[in-house]
Parts: sequence; C-alpha cells; structure tokens
Amino acid sequence: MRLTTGLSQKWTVLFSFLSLFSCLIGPALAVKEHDFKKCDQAGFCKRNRAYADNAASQSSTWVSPYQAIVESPTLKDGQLQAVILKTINANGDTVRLPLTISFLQSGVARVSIDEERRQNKDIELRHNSIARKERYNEAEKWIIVGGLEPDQQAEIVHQEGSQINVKYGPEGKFEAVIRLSPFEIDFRRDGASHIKFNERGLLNVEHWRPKIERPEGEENSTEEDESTWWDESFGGNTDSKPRGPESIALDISFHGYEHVYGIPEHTGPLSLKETRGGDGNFQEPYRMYNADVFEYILDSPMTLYGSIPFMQAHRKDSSVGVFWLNAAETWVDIVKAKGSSNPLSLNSGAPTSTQTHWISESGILDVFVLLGPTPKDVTKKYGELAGYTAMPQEFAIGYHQCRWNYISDDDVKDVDKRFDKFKIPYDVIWLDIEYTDGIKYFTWDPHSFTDPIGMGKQLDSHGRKLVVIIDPHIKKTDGYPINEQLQSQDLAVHDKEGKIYDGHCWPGQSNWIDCFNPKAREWWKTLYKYDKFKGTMENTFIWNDMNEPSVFDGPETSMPRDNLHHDNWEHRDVHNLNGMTFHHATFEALQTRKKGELRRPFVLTRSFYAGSQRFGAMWTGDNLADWGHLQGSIPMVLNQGVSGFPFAGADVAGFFGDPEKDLLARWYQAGAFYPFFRGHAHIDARRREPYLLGEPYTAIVTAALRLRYSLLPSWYTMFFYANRDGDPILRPMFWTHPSEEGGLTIDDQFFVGSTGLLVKPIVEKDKFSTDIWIPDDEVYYDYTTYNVAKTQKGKHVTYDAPLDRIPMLMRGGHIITRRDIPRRSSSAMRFDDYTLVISVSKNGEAEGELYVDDGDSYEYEDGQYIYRKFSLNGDVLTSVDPEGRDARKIKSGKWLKAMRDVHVSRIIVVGAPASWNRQEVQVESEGRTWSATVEYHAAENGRAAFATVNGVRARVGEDWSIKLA
Ligand code: NBV
Repeated sequence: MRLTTGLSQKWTVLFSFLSLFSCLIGPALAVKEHDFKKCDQAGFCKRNRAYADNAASQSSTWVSPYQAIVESPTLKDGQLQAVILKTINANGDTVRLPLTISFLQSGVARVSIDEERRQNKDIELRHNSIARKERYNEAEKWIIVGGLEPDQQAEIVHQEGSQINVKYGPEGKFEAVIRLSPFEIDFRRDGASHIKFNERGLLNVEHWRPKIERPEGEENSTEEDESTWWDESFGGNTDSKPRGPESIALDISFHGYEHVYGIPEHTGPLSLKETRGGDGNFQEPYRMYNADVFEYILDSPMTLYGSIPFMQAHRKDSSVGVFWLNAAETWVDIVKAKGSSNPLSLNSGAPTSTQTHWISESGILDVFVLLGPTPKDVTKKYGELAGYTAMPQEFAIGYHQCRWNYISDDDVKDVDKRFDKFKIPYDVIWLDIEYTDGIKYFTWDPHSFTDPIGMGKQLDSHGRKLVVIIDPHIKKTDGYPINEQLQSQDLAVHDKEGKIYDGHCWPGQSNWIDCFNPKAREWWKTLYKYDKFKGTMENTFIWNDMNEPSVFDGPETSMPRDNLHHDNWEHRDVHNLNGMTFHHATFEALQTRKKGELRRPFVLTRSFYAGSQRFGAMWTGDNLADWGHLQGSIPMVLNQGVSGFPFAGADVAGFFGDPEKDLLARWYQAGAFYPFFRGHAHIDARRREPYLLGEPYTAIVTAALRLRYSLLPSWYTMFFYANRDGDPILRPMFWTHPSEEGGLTIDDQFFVGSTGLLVKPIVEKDKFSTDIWIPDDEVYYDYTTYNVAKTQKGKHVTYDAPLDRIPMLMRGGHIITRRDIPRRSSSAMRFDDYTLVISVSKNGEAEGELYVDDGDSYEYEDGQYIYRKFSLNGDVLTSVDPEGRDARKIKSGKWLKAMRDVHVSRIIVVGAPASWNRQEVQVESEGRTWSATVEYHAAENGRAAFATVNGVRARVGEDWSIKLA
C-alpha cells in the first residue's frame, strides 16, 4: 500500500488503526463480502425466506393464517379500519393486528398494519431494556410531506361475504378488492389487476412473545425454530434484540409486469434482477441497510450507502409503483413468473409477472400503492408523498473539484489559479477531512489552513465556492467544546443501557450526534453561524459523509442495532433514516447561518433515504477508477432519478486508484451528464486535476466541462421540473417512451430531461464507436455536426466516437437553451445572453422551455423567475410565459431587473427548410419590430440544413416572435 509521503505521520497512525479495527485497508481491491450479512445471516430474513419456501412447497394447500375482521364496513374520511387476526397455533389462538386502508385524494392507497399489544405497550423487554415497546411508527413524520388528503369520493361499491370492493382515485378508475379471509388486496385499474398484496400468502407479522427460558439441555417441543429469535451475533458483535423477533413481510405481485426498477442503492442493471438464483440471476435478495461498503462490487444486490424503498413496475403502456415506508433493514426478493404471478395458474399465455417479497426487521407495515398509468404519474405521486428535489443553488450543477485532500489554503488557491490559467471552468473546490485540526469538525488545521477567510475570498472574487466536510462522529477528546456540549446537553446517540455511545471513526474514539433529537438539531444550527464556525463565509457549503452511520468498530461498520435514539427508539428501527436526519439537520443549519439571510443550502450526502432529495445531492460513494465502475455508474444514476432523488453522481474518475488517461477522459465525458458532477480522488491517488493531464486529455476534459457549462440553462430547467413534478433529470428509455418494449431494459443511454438530447457515454476501453438505440420515428441530428442520423425506430444507429467525441444526438422537435460564451464559472455566466438550438422535427415543429431564477435565494417563491416556452409552428418561432404571467405586472427585484438586459441573442435552427434561405428575419417584441441577420447553410453530405439567426436581441423575459420565412 502506497502512502503519500507529504502527509503527516497521523496518516500512518490512522491507517494502522483502521486495519486493526476493520481491515479496511488491504491489498485486495474488492469488498470484504463476509463483513456484510447475507440473508441467511440475518435471522429475520432467513425466517421469512424460509416462510416463503414453506408456502411454495405446500403450493395449493398453503393458506395464509391472516384474516381481516371488519367491524364496521364503512369508509370514513377515505379510511377503512379493520383488524387482522393472525392465527398462531393449532388451537386457533390469534393475535390482533390493527389494519388501516386509506384512500387518498391523489389516487394513492395506503395499507398500514400494526400490532395491538405493542400499541398498548403490553409487552416485556428482555435484558432490562429501556427501549420503546411499540412498533416504530414515526417514519411518516420524517418522510411524508404531502399527498395525505383523504379521497372523500372513495366508496364501497360492493360487499359480499368475505370481500369488499372500494372504488377510488381519479374518476373512480381504481378499485381495491379486499378479500378478508385469507387477507389479500387486489389493486385494479380500469377493471384489471395490477398489484396484489399477499397473493402468495407471505404476509408475516412476527408478533411479540416472551422468551421461554428452558433449562439447559431441554429441547424446544414446539414446532417453531427459535434459533434466530433472540440475541444474534455477527462478526464478533452481539445484538441483544430485547423485543425478540418482530419482522414484517409481505408479498407484492405486479401482474403482467416483467420489469421493476428502483429500490436504490445497488449496483447492477436498472431493470432489477431476479434474486432466487438461476442463470444470470442473484442468489440473494436486494438488501437495504445503509452501510459504508468499502470498495463495493459491481452487479450485486448488496446494500450500499443509501436506500429508497420505492419500486416502479413497468410494461408496455403501463406503470405502477409501491412505496414501502419502513426505515429498518429491508430485503426484497424478486422473481418473475411466466404466464401469471400465480404459480398455480395454467394461464401460460399471459405475460410475465413480477413477484416481490418485502421483508423488514421491525416497525409497522406501511405501504403506498400507486396505480399510474404513466411513469410520470408514478414519480409525481411518489414525490407528492416524499417531496421533490430542492431547487439547487445554481453553482451546484456546475463542476465540483474535490480530492482527499487539498492540503493547505495555499494549495486550494493554487488549484483555483491553475484552473483559470488553463481556462477550465469549475464552480466549487472541496475540502475533505484533513482541513480540520485533528478531525475535530468546525475547526481548521492551524498549520495548513491558517487563513481560511483569505482562501474563501479569493474563491469568491470570481464567484467560486468552497465545500467543507462535516461528519456526524464527534471526536471524544478533552478541550473540544463541540464534544463537551454534545455530552453535557445529552445530544448524542445512546447505547442500549442509555449511556452515551462510544465508537471509533476517523478521529478515533467518537460520539455521534442524534439528529432524531430536536434539541440536537437546534444545537447543530448554532454551530454553523458564521461567527461560530470561524473561517466560513457566504460561499462555504457542506458535505456530509459517513452518515450511514459508519462506525469502524461497529457491526457491519455501523452502529449496534440496540443503540438508542431520542425517545428510546432502537437504532434498528430507524437505521435507514439516520443519514437523512443528519443531512436534514445540516440543511436547516445552513438556512439559519445568519439572521435575515435565507439562501438555498447546498449539502452533499452519502447516506440517504426516501425524502433526502429535499435536502441536496448524493453521490455513489467510494467507487474504483476502472471501466466497470464508469459503466456501472450510469444505471445507478438513472435509478436515483426513477426513485425520486435525481441530484446524483459518481466520483469522476473513480475514487480508489489512478485512472488511465483515456478512462479519465471518458469519465469526464460521462460525468458531464451526471446531475451532480464532481471529480474526486482518494488520498493515495495521484493528483489528476484536468490541467495536469497533458494533451490531448486536458483539451478533451476541458471540452466536456465546457459542454456542461454551455448547457447549464437546460440543466437548471430540468432541475425545475424535478422540483415541480419529480421528473427524473436523466431519463431512461422506459420513462420517455413507455410504449416501446425494446427500451425497457436499456440503461446505458438516456435523455437529458425533456431537452431531446440523447446521450450514450462511452464506458469501455478502446471503444471508438457505439450503437445508440432509437426509440421512435423522429429525426435525430448529431449534436455537434448536425448530421442526420440514419435511424430507424427500435433499431440501433452507429455513432463514431473517437476519444474526443461524446455520442450525443438531438431528437427532432426540441428547443434547448445554452449560454455559449466560455467562462470560468456559472456565476460568471449569470447575465450572459442565451442561444436557442432548435432541432426541427419531421413535421417541422419544435418546442422547449427555459426556467431561470437567481439560483441562490427563495425569491422565486415570490415570482422572481423567468419561465418561457419556445415554440416553432410552421415558420413562426414564439416565446411566451407558459403560466401566462404578464412580465410587466411582476414587481421586479434586483435579479429580475438585471435580467432585463439579458437577451436571446442567437438561434440555431437545425433542419431548417430551404424556404428559410434568406438574409434577414423580423423579430417582434414589446410592440416593436427589428431585423436580425440569417446565415443559411444548405444540406450537404448527410448534414442537415441549418440556419443561424444572429443579433436577435429579444429580451429573454419578454414575449417575442420571429417569422423565419
Ligand atoms: O473523508 C474521506 C473519505 C471521502 O473522501 C470519501 O469520499 C468518502 O466516501 N471518506 C469516504 C472516508 C473514508 C474513505 C476510505
């Protein structure tokens, strides 16, 4: 292992420490798979899989022991209350499980199951535990931000014996057919089944029971295998499990759906694989248990740093989804059934169905059902519940330059200058843990970062920003006021006995802030005030790492599950939420840094959960500088978008290792299309700032960066859609073309939002051409040459891509916005004029939108934004406000006033008909008419005809029109 000699001795100490505690550093370049549980090493997963096997083996004779009793079969406020009785033995003894089925105005249905005895706290905990007795039911409090209004129109339309039919949703098109015994729900749309709960009878709520202490040697005479019910050990750690077995599980079948997507974060294809073995399938279920997985492997259902238990199923012309609101460890088995999702069915001609089996360690069962029918409907409804992507700081969608570590403030200033010297744009430079004094967050290393304000000012002088890392582990050491406050105010996570929990992380012995505690979050805010966190200023933003949480000496590199959070909820109940609460706390802290200054925060997080999109960006953690990881990053980023958290990216050009230069070039070309675009490298990796590469690589990387910067107006508009509707920013083929079956598994190419830009980054060594799949009959132009691609719907077109070219097509019918003057940062471009690029469709039309605001404040909420819709109809191009606002009636603040001087200055029309071959066109706006010049280029050698209109000078915020012929 190579250690960077320039770094102080502390690294040697730290690394030896690490190898001791978690064998994190070693020669093998692959994850230590045995450090993380397989399903059969997690008692509850093993039991539920066995339950499923048992049910399957009994096939026709298996009857789910759960039946619902509805005392009053009425809907009140869209809700049906019932009790599920679980028969627990041959005597017919039952356990009561309160059930609520809610029908929401949005057309979403929600099914929640709790355990009555635990609601009443009528259980005993083992080991004198002080943990809560109830099932965890507060996930909603953290995640759900809307969409819960009841559907007052929902009605019971049919009720007979053991069945209740409820019509609900838009125009009453949805129906829930609730079978009481055995309990099952069939969710139908337009009369057809789409999603079924408990069809396979795998519903399982492990009810509380006391441990029967048997004298040593005495056999368990019951039929139940109790071997995994109680204290459980793994990797030298024992989980005391004071409540014993308490898992919940349910089978959810998607009828006629062959593809399911979502449940990040995993490597592997976008269309999720089967998990019960067989050729090319996984053997293990997809696991969601946020963890610091060192050197993670590709194509694996292993857990990673974050999780979103949201799944979307798609088939030609139909999308549906489920959202499993549970923050405990969760596993999902997936199998596909040819013919029918019912294994007993003889209906082999029917399409393939996907059967899923969801298994969580603890908490209540709480599932939302979304019946589509389009992918957009599904993502929109999911976002109504879990929230939409926050409007980002505009700089945050520029390029971020990071490494572990820039070693001093002079180093930072030097890198900053060199980017300028080489005319390479970037917006943000980052500081990893070394900037601190001995990894005590909120401090600066007194030797190497002597003048952080001077550094910040240099960056600010050309509009650049600084991001510094702050992790949730707080060094336990004398004289560190932050830890003293954490301890004295009792704001940390506790161990199972209620004492402040101690663990090891980067700083050595540490304590962890408990962001479930409202007081801790209030305290966290105080730490970020400019006068408290000295050395920070308005252009300082934050990076939250290690918030799974990562604990070097903890089980699976995390916290013991029997640790206690605020209100004595066990860590096991909230584990997957933990990272988000920290991210959320930091987000709020940045909003309150200074009285009277309300700006959009920027916080990057490694760990996340459903809802994290409201607080910033995520990245895919510690990848490797190899081609496989470049390739693997594309489906990962696409999946984030489909799962409601599109502000995502992977470390360019791989965290561990030294990328070869061609890999690095290709990675920048791909990274230029990650919604979050950051170069980052491990402390041991060689310096690789773009200006160091030498030619032609520096030029290639610079071109990719400039491409990103020129398209920033389009990117920002795509973030606006993500913020408004939850639309993915990078869109897979199934999302944009839901009727094309050939595109449902494609995950190596994507559209950039609704721009019509179709991109397929090169992700293989020595590959200089690629085949792009074409989803429709539209015309496609090469983005740079305007050549007309020889496409055919459903077929591939070959694209030549020597190292300096990115395979990128423009779909006919779109208008994209650019800013073409190369500058050093996004802020330098704020008041630059726009270029419109029109790719004329086969029918001679095109459409596009631009959204722009000050990119920093919340004034857009008061109307301080410009929103335009550009349309080409026949030979007339117009710009109007799609919301019909009258620009004159908006009271302009400073930014909007400044935008009065910003124009659409140039228009490039690709595919312009020969009749547009003229020298001048008339622009009409604000009651005046003036002329703009045209250069017309007739079609030749496969290149489309195009016209460039120069000197347009139409104010971007005003209505205008141009007659092009
Ligand atoms: O803070 C150091 C690194 C960071 O550079 C990386 O991006 C994180 O994912 N951090 C993890 C800690 C340990 C890495 C081995």
